[in-house]
Amino acid sequence: MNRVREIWDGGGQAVGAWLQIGGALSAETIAGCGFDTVVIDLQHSLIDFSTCAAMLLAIEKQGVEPLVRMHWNEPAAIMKLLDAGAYGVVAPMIETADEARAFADCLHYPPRGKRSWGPRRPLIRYGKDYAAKASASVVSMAMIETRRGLDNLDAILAVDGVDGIFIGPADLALALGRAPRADHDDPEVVATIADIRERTHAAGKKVGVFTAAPAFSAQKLREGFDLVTITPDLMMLEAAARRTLAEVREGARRT
Ligand code: 3PY
Ligand code: MG
Repeated sequence: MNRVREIWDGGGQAVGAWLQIGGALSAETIAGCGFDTVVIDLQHSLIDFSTCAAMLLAIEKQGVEPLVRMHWNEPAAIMKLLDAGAYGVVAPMIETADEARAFADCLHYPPRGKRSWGPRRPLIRYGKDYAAKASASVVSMAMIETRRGLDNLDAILAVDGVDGIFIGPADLALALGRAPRADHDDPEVVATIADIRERTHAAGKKVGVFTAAPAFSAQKLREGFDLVTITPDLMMLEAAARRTLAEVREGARRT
């Protein structure tokens, strides 16, 4: 059973790390920090397939559920990543029910979907009867972050086989004519995000959101989001490097 799904089934919320730095050791280190899940971002990072495959294993070794944010809603790539041991898929820029259905088809074996058989790593984790467990072993979220996706939200929510919606606030802000930012305080962006959360919950599905500042991530959990991802590892590294350098420079001025 998928650990994120277990949290959801128990009425809980999942907090996820968001990785844009490629490498098994840093993925393993972050996964060991206590997150419920770790999402490897393949859309806006330089992480290639081989590196991602090693990261998936490093995260799973820590007992944490590894997810991927795909570079696109691309069946061949999604199925290959599932075979490589991704146990959750976040698909960007979903705009129509047909696109959501194509996404769902990648996640489930026939007759429910069109996933092709060859689950190399899932067979090791789940055993020979993986086919019967496959649908429950993976969580899936369609990203709503465009005007067209917003317009078609209800039809997308009606598609069977996708667990829920993940909000990309920067692209969503662009779609609303605002600057692309996480943690937006623009009233229309804030209201749109709240509306997506409410409509997704009303449809009986899960809703997640990408966040950056810890106080904002905590606020989104208080608002009831089912998955909140925190600031990406690359941003944390940059912030820590700047803070450390500033402390060193400041310390060197004192005598
Ligand atoms: C967005 O904010 O648009 C995202 O996709 C999060 O990375
Ligand atoms: Mg986006």
